[in-house]
Amino acid sequence: MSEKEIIQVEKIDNVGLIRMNRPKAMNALNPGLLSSLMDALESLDNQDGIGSMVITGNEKAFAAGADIKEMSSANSIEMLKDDFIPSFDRILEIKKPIIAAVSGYCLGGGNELALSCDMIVASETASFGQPEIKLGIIPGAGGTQRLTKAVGKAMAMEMILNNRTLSAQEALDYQLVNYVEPLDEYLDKAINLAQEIARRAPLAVQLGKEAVNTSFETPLSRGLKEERFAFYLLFASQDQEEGMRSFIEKRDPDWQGK
Ligand code: DAK
Repeated sequence: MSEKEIIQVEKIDNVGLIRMNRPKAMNALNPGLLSSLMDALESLDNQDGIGSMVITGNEKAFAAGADIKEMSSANSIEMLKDDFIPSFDRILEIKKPIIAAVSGYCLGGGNELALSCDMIVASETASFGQPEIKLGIIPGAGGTQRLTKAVGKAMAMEMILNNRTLSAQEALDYQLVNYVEPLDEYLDKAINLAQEIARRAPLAVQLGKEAVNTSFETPLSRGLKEERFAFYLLFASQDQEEGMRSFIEKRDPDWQGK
């Protein structure tokens, strides 16, 4: 792996680990970094033997937002034409679970990226914020919606309107993150969590992820219906048979992903 690569991809057993690698710019998300990240996610999503992914940055920064230097001279029409929101949205099509392992600054578009992952493991030094208001703009990659759903209206308003940042512990209290770990352990924790999930029944993991995400998109009655269809569908899988048989036979299941 070259130091110069904008992202670095590594496989650890059944987990794909993607490191964003623009340390001098605090991992500011430019179109090149974003599209490489999404290419890597899509490639890992299509690989047998990989069950989940971890996205991380470095100790100082997960990502300090979109690249302000590249964005500063853009006008509305250029922004609209170069629209890199679709690049962000590619993450929504990924079927396998994605865990963000966050240390240091997780700001603006960086926080929106973390919010687009399925779970977040933070180091004790992580801080979460939407500082766009300081630049005279608002979040543009889902922050006003996903952050509000994650931390509630009152805190989302304060973060988006007044640059309130959350410490790692506050992020845990506000249910933005799953775990807070010491700096030298957060990445291992994220990888371990990803490995555990990757060892579970693949079809059930895929449909479980989809069903949880559906809850953000649809009214309850529709979400419940979709959940039920997914639940019944899993009874057509060999893994359902294997899972229940292994329970009765008091042994570990041997998942086939079928
Ligand atoms: N963009 C570009 N460069 C950045 C950057 C950023 N977001 N954040 C940091 N850097 C660069 C700094 O300019 C500096 O570069 P040099 O001066 O060395 O060349 C280097 O990284 C180190 O940063 P500092 O010297 O500032 O380091 P400090 O430790 O003093 O401060 C900091 C770290 C993260 C608190 C500070 O750098 C900072 O406040 N950064 C900006 C944070 C921010 O405002 N982020 C929000 C950006 S707006 C969209 C999707 C998403 C978005 C927009 C549209 N569409 C799909 C349309 C998102 C927008 C945003 O995220």
